[in-house]
Amino acid sequence: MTGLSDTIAAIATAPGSAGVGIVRVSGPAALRVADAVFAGRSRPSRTPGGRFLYGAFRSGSGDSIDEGLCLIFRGPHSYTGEDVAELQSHGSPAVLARLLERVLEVGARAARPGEFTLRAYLGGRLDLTQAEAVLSLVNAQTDAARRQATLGLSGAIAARVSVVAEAVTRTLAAIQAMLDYPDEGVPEEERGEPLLRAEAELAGLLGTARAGQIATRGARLALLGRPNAGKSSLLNALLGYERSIVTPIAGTTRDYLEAQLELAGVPITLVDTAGLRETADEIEAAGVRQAQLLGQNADLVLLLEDGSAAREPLDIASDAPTLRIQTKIDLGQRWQAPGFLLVSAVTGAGLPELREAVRAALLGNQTRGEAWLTTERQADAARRALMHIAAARHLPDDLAGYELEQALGALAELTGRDVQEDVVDAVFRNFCVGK
Ligand SMILES: Nc1nc2c(ncn2[C@@H]2O[C@H](COP(=O)(O)OP(=O)(O)O)[C@@H](O)[C@H]2O)c(=O)[nH]1
Ligand SMILES: [Mg+2]
Repeated sequence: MTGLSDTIAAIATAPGSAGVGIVRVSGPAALRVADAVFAGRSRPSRTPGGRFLYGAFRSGSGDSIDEGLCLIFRGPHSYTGEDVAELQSHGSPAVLARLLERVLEVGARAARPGEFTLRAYLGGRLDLTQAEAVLSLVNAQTDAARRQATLGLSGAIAARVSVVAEAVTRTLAAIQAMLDYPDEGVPEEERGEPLLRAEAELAGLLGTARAGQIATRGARLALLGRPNAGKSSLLNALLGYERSIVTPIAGTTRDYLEAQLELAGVPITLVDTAGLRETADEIEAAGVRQAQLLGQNADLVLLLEDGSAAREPLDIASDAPTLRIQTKIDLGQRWQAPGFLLVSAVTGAGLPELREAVRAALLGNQTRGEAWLTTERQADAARRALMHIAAARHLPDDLAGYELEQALGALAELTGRDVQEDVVDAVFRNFCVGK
């Protein structure tokens, strides 16, 4: 990890042409860098407080690169907590490249991905769950993702964690106070009950992890079933347009294909696969093997069986949650079995129920307004903390104390108060440059 002594700069806006583009500069020399690049009525470094100035951006020889605004944020009242200058020019790739080049000439260094947010984290302005929420917000494609990211950014995840940490800390203090008087032991109301509540609270939070990750990164749904079960037709019906080729000839879909849609605010990748059957066709056989693999890696499998033909029950080896679907019910149901959703791709019957079942399978009954855990890193730390708290409840005081210390360590990792450098690096590696 880098020190905070240098000044970093990057183009903060997306590549391509736009009305406005921003070069962001942060660090102790940010305002001096702005002085060297920007010519306006006042010098950025002489301007008190947060301001914006209008003027020209100049090259080393004094030529104008462009006109625009210089926004000044004096630390600690900035995103990073350091002095920050934001140079707003026209959003042209040529202008921004030249402007950044000039900023680097006069003493800034090119920022690495996520380095502005890393500085905000290192400066204590954001905890790690908030930094992760920044990343989610930048990448949010749907409203559900945006909502969770906004909650995370507000510190709502950390707030839920601190409720647990406080209960654990109180119990640990009670245990430590009693260690000097081993004959007495910690009374049950200071130990068993608070820990039970902390455990329930943390288990509730951990229960949001699947929904939170799915809302944030989206979900992969694999359509599996025998040839002609109606997989491609169902994909097209869900999409509302003909994406996949549909024919009465079994084995039409020999490869797999993906389509994007949004369901209950979740970005979904729907994967149509080759039908599952024994086949002598080498290409189709490869498709069948691939289908099985796709099923294993999906967040949810839709397993289709033709309801208009005699039933040959189908089982697949997949650990992914599975919805069983009886297709073509407009042709009449040739068989009945419990636990099947009934759909027709032709009439659209059963599609609303299917969409609702998908939503429930992906998001469960998590309350929308609550903060969910949104990354595997958070879930892993929560899981370890839960394990230690559960263990502590059944152990004698001295051993319980050790478990509770471990639990607090895991909770501190969750929010990033006490976390390994490589974990922090891994979080910020996923950011774009300029954020
Ligand atoms: N009547 C009716 N026919 C369907 C339905 N879904 C699929 N089919 C027909 O069943 C055949 C196989 O469908 P297809 O989607 O290609 O199945 P896949 O091999 O599983 O992808 C085609 O002739 C479709 O027109 C449905 O809901 N109702
Ligand atoms: Mg098909």
